[in-house]
Amino acid sequence: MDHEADAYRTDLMTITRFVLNEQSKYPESRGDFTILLSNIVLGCKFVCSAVNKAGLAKLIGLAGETNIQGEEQKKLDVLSNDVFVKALVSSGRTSVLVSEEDEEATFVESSKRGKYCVVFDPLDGSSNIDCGVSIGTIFGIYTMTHNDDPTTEDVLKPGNEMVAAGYCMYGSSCMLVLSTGTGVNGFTLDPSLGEFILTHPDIKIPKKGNIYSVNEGNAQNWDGPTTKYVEKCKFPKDGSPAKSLRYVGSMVADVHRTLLYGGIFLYPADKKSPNGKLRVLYEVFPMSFLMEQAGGQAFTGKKRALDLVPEKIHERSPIFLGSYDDVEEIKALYAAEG
Ligand code: AFP
Repeated sequence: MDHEADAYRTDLMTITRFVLNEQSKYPESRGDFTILLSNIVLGCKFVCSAVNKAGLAKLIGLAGETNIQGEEQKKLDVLSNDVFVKALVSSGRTSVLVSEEDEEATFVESSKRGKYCVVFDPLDGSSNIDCGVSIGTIFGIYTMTHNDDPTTEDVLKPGNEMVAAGYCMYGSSCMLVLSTGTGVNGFTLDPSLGEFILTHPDIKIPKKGNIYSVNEGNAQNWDGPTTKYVEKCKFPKDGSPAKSLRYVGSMVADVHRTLLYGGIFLYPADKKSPNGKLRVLYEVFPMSFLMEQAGGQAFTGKKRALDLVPEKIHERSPIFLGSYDDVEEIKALYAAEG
């Protein structure tokens, strides 16, 4: 990147302008998606600002404790959820919301309903909050296909029916990565403008990578194909170099690195968690959607991840996602097992 030229860039492609440009390709479009997205962006900006202040707030006793008026302060993940739910409902463009924080789906009252359903994890990787490591928000968007009252069936659909997905990473910079089904684009928050600016157009994941990302502490409980695959990463027998291991423990950070540098992210099934840990609707599907849109693959150990049909809103699934060739290898190991 030419940083000097960048410093003087005057033609700023904000995320709103980008989505409006996309929208203009569809003459029938009435701007509903743009409005929905601007509310998601608002939620992300709020969480970004709250995350940036988290360490300081803790220092002066503002987070997760009792404040001066004796009121219990909300934890960051609960607060983030409240902000997203309120922003999405008030957008007037949603009918069903599923959040990692809420056991039940939220059905928007009829006067505020719109044509979209949003599944999201407002603050993923929350165990990393207190040590200031990158965390994120993940979201996926479906459209309503009828005008009757919404039900959970409106979101219990395969990931390949999502119309958009994305994540926002609260890291050394705040970055929003979005796909509306025509590739993947990354926007970085310029804090002085309060705007997400297109900085990573048309992201493509390298066809093969040299990093694997997994919680190896679970290795004793893995199945055969996962064990063989990780062994192969560390001790390749075909003369290729061993892969490096990187694991943050925040899906957004681990997937973001995988998307940009290539390689593979694994959260497999194991003896203790036969369905893995990650949630289908708001972790596995959005990330799989982005991976495929960037030229990678996402596999559950049995099938293409986006072809799963969830039966419950908080269902889990094993997941292997990343560079095309790396996922091909794990698919071959599962196929060989039969
Ligand atoms: P937390 O929100 O409890 O920190 O979990 C994060 C997460 O859902 C996902 O972001 C990580 O990829 C994964 O769990 C990490 O799980 P392990 O701690 O079992 O490795």
